[in-house]
Parts: sequence; structure tokens; C-alpha cells
Amino acid sequence: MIAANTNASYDGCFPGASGSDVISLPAGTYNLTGPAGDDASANGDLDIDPGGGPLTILGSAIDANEQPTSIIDANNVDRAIHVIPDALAGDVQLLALGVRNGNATADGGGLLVGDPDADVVIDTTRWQGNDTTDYGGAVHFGDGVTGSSIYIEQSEFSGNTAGEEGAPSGSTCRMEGAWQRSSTPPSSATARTRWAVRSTSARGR
Ligand SMILES: [Ca+2]
Ligand SMILES: [Ca+2]
Ligand SMILES: [Ca+2]
Repeated sequence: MIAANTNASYDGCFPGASGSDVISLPAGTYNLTGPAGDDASANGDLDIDPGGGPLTILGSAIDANEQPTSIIDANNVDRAIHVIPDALAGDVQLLALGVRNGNATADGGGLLVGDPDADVVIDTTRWQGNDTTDYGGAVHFGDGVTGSSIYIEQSEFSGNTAGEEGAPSGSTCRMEGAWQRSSTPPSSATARTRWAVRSTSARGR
């Protein structure tokens, strides 16, 4: 991740490019370690800097039960993935991934898109057991985001919780073939915590 962000070699990794970078994750579980709070991919969440150019994180093949076999496990020490704010626009794709056990005290238990002009595609993913005391148990995309989009396709959300709202109601977040298990409409505060995705000012595409 650091090589992709900085477009330089890092710790034996090939240097990233200012053009598109692809990080391919073979099947397996990738355990993140803490502490939380850094934004340079040194600890905790994987921090994606859109200024490093377009980035795809690509998992391996899905299994016979149509579940991703490449799993990012945040071990409840931080959220899993963070798109940090950057002056440049950026494209981020998360494909064929499981993301589980994210835990944040700020928005986005599994993923926080904090960049104001990122375009994010999430396809063939499974979000499990991600929690936040704030907004968006699995995915938060919103505050201060004015020129960007998020597109969630063929993805499952299960057992993610949020202390505040987590549903995509009234937003322009676009979800196709995505579903939430163990989730109910946000008719009550308790129900709202079951929902996984929150998006405020984004536009769909
Ligand atoms: Ca790059
Ligand atoms: Ca971070
Ligand atoms: Ca981090």
C-alpha cells in the first residue's frame, strides 16, 4: 500500500506507478495490527492516498459458496480501509474481497471514504462484523464529499453495527445486487444500528 501511495519502492515491494496500481491478494486472511490512528498505512487501517494514482485491491477467486477467499481482517483494532483526503481526484476499486472485524470510534467501521473527490467501486465483496460508534458500520461515504461517487455491486453486508445512522436512505449511493443480512429498515434507533452503509452527499453513477 505504501509503495502504491508513494509511487516508490517500499520494504521489497515494487515501486508503485502514478498510473494505475493493482494490489493482488492471493487467497488467505490478511490480519491488520494496530494501533489505530495513523493515515500512512504504517499501522491499523490500510490508508489509500488517491494522490498516488488509481488503485485497485483485487482478491483471488470466490469460492463455491460465492464468498471471497481473500479476507482483510482488521482484528477489531481499527477500521480496515481508509481513503484519506487528498487534493487530487482518485479512483479506488475494491474487488473480490472480504472485509471483517473493523472497529472504529469515528465514521466507517470497515471503510471510510474521506477523500472529497474519490470515485469508489466496490464489487463482489463481503463485509462482516465491522463496527463503529459513529456512522456507517461497514462503509461510510459522505461528510464533505462533493464531487465523487460510490458504486456497490454484488456485495453482502452482515453483522455490521453503527452507533449512529448507517443506512443509505435518501442518498445517491448506488447499490446493485448488494444485500444486507440481519438488517432491518431504520425504523428505530436499534434497527438503525443494524445497517451497514451510510452515504450523504455522494452522487451515483
Ligand atoms: Ca500509485
Ligand atoms: Ca487511517
Ligand atoms: Ca493506518
